[in-house]
Amino acid sequence: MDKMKSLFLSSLLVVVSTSGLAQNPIIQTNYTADPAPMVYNDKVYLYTTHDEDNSTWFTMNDWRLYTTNDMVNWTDHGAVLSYTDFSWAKGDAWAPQCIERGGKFYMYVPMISNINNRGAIGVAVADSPYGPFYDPLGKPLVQSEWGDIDPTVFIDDDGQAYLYWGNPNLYYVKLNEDMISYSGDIVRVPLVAESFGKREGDAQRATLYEEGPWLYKRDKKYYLFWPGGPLPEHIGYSTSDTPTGPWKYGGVVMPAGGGAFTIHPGVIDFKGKTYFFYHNGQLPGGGGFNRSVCVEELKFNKDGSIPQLKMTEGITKGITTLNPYVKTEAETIAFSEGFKSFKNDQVGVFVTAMKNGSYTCVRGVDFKATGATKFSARIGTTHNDPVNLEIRLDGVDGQLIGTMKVPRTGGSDRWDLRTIDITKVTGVHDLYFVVKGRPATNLMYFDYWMFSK
Ligand code: FUB
Repeated sequence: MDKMKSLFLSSLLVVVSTSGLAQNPIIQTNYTADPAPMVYNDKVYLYTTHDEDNSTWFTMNDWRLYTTNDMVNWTDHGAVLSYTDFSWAKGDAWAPQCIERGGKFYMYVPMISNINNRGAIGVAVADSPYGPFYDPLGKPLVQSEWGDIDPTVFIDDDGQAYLYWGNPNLYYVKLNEDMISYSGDIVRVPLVAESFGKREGDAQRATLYEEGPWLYKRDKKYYLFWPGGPLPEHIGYSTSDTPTGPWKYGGVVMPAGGGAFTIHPGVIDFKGKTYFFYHNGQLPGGGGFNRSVCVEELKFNKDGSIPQLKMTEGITKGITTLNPYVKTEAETIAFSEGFKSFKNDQVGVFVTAMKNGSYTCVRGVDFKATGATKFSARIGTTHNDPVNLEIRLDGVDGQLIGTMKVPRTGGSDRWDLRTIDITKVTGVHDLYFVVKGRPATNLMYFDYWMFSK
């Protein structure tokens, strides 16, 4: 990130609150940025960067994972990789991308190298999309002369894999089948106006291309999405008949806006639709260094060009319903306010209600015609004063079907599994878990829940 961005940020720390029914930003329990979605076995795996709370710079130490199979309820798996997992890196865990090949998962990540104090791109490998990821090389995979950030990886139908990256230059290499080495030279893509649009008045950058490329293929056409300048960034795109260009500038996909001066594309096909991920600063407390990932459906014109997208409230209807009769993690959330997510050795990822009135919403829960009459949850609090977990339908103030008194377990390392009787509930509902107690911080810890008959 260059100095201009740092100067620019001070004028852009906009705080915009979210509306009650919005789905965007899709993660509310941490600040997330640089979305890298991956589809594997009928599920979306969304890898993100992580802006630390109250950041005043790109303070980013690890990469987080969220999954969904309905595009509205996202399960938090916590941090799956950190720059500390690379012996040669000393920070700046910036925009990643993960891809599957032959049953292994390869995560490409930019960091600052402690060998020469410059950006470099590393690769980590795992046997599962959830990790654990490890560094098979013990050194960077690629380092050019300058600006090695924001890798995007793509495997073409003929099996050839490509890695693109860079700011202010755009580079690519052809990866070998092992995905942890490459053949041939690092190629610098010509940044010319026909390929990336013309930028006026910037001697350093002749085109709109800024950083954060994302390579995607549809109907034999290759698309390169990229954040474009000047700041604040918008997202533009270019197309080609080959994965290595020449590229033809297509226009703006998403204009600048949303209270962050960066933006970052991630595009996937999932269950017959195409989805476009990006980030903005729209969560309460959000801004240029406290960003949040959002998603929109992406449509194409008949000729393959892309109609411009707006930042909207997002995807409000799930592709499938959620089964409440199996254990569901409390960190499976469509939307929430006042909750933060954490991870410990006792229960893995869990969520904490930070204040009175905190709630999580789970969309499209199908209680079926037979219905549920009991509710169980693994929860706890440290407070002496009463804390209650209200179970409501279809709104924060919707029908109250049960109230669970939260047991005083004494800490997030000690939990209780409780069951209560509830008013019978049938059919499909949005489920709200609302926490009520005297104003205090860390009101309640919540690990998982389920309903029964
Ligand atoms: O998140 C840190 C940096 O900001 C990314 O690497 C860029 O793409 C921009 O989003």
